Amino acid sequence: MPNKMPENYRESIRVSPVPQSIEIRDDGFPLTPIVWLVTEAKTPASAMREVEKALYHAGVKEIEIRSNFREIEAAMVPVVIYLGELAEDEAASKALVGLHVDPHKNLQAEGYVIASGTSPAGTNQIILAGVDEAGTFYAAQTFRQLLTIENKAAWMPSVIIHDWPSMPIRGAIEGFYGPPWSHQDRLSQLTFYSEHKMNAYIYAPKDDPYHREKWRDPYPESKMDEIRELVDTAKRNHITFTFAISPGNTIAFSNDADFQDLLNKAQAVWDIGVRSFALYLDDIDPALRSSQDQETFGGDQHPPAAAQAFLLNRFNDEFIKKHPEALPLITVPTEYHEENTSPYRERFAGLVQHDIIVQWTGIGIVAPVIPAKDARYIHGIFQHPLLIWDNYPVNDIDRNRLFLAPLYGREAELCKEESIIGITANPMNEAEASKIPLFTIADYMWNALNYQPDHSLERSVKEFAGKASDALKLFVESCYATILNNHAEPLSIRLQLLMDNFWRAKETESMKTGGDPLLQQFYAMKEAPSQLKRKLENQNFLKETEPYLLKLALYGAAGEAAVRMLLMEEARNANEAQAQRNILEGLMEKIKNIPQKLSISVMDPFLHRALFGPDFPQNSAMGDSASETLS
Ligand code: LTM
Repeated sequence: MPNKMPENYRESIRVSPVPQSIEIRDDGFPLTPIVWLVTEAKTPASAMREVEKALYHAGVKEIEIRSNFREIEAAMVPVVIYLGELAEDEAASKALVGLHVDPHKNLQAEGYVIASGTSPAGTNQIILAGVDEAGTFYAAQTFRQLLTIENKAAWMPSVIIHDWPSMPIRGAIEGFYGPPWSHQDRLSQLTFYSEHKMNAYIYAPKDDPYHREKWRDPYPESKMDEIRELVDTAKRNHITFTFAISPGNTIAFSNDADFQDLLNKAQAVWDIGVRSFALYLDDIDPALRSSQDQETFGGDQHPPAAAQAFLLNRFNDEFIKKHPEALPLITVPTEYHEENTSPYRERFAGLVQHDIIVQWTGIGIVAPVIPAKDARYIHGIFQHPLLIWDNYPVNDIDRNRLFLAPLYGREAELCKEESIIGITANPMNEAEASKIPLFTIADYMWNALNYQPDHSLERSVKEFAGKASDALKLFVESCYATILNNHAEPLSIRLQLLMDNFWRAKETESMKTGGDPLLQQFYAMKEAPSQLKRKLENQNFLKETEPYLLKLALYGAAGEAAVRMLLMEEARNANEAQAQRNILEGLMEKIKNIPQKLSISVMDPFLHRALFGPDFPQNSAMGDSASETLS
């Protein structure tokens, strides 16, 4: 018999990315210590692994693996789970009908259906059925998120979910300058991607010498071992690992020996399992340096475009097409962000073979908006499938900033553009912190039409921080401004209101009226970092963000000291006022020495006004306005 769902359980169910269609009913059932797991020949091991992990984590003691759904009704098992491709088991389709779910609903590639409830014969059933292997894997990922675990016992709600992605390629490109991610960072990213139904990771760290500067040199063995582990981990998690090389600064495009070096480099990673390749041509001087290239392409209407196209086509013909399992080659042209067409773009488009995927960043290196009309226009120029290289939340442009706001400005209709085959987001050097905005990007890429940035961020923060969510939210708000949200500073807006009230109260009544709410907000800022340190297990995140956390705490403490100083002055307590002034000055000195910037530009003017009065020139403040940096 189905049971009524306990009151607070609905609130704890958070499926991310947000499914295309989800109905959570008011009933459900507990998982029993023994459950049956019915699989079929095509059930991927990855999906089995995820379901088993979720079940054991939920307190199930024994999982009996069966291969025939039909025997279930007869056996009267209390809980039975079907995991496999929908088309492969007629009985599973029938079970869906029994749960009032249409088994023939048209689902797109990587889609899945989940239905759970009690069959007419009284068996509690969970059907996790994909349209393909990836879909079955994603059904397993969603199943994990549906379970509510309390006191080591798990509850499964009655649900009907139909789900599929908006975009075929959904991923990240480690494509930034500066310190590359560590191997452990990358492994952790891959797990995060699979949990958020992202299916692509492009390995292209600009400062990995073997990627760009020393592209000819083979990777040392220890590095190859790491790449092998990444490739295997990606495969197990339905993620395509793309290996990218950026040879454009030093290659002679028509030189056979250089080409052989490129083939050798690609073959070496092919041998350890890489099946997707990118040849990148961004951020290079396109002028032809070698005399051989000048001779070969000098007569072309656009020599650099002709040279690049020659290399790309040759690699496509002589490597990609000679390896039948290889996926389409990816490139990024030298002009990847400009607004208009150009002789380079026209020639590149005309010469480069049309099965080669072209990456594009939107208009602007960090595009404030990417509307569908821009994609249509740029596709009209390149006439290749376009994969967006989204330069958010990358912070190599300003290493003293973190971008933790949700993804803004990507039009929902992009997912309806046939020419757009997906997005790979370029994250921050800070791998763990990147997961906060990446969660929202995953949401957008999976279900663009239902994407709500603020709602997505709220769920991201909850997933990332659990009990420390309030503290993390405050921190996120202090690292929020970006060109994508027009440099919004939600924390500044809140503070400004409180500050205005405070100054007004100073003129008209006792300052205390306006001081208390301001003190509360400053206290929250002071405390948030230590709460995060106490409650978060993610040590890498704490390490990456340390100076930012310190600065937030110092701002909170400085704000408190400023308010207290003014209150003491009002109460004519000169000694205490002086003591607070000393504290404030000491804190401001410390703040000045931290180069990392927060998105709370209202703080410096406030602290200066407190110290020197309203006539103090505000532009001599400490200058921590995040919006100064990214215009
Ligand atoms: O965006 C592209 C195609 N190339 C580079 C990236 O490697 C870099 O991370 C971003 C942000 O600085 N800008 C680029 O031009």
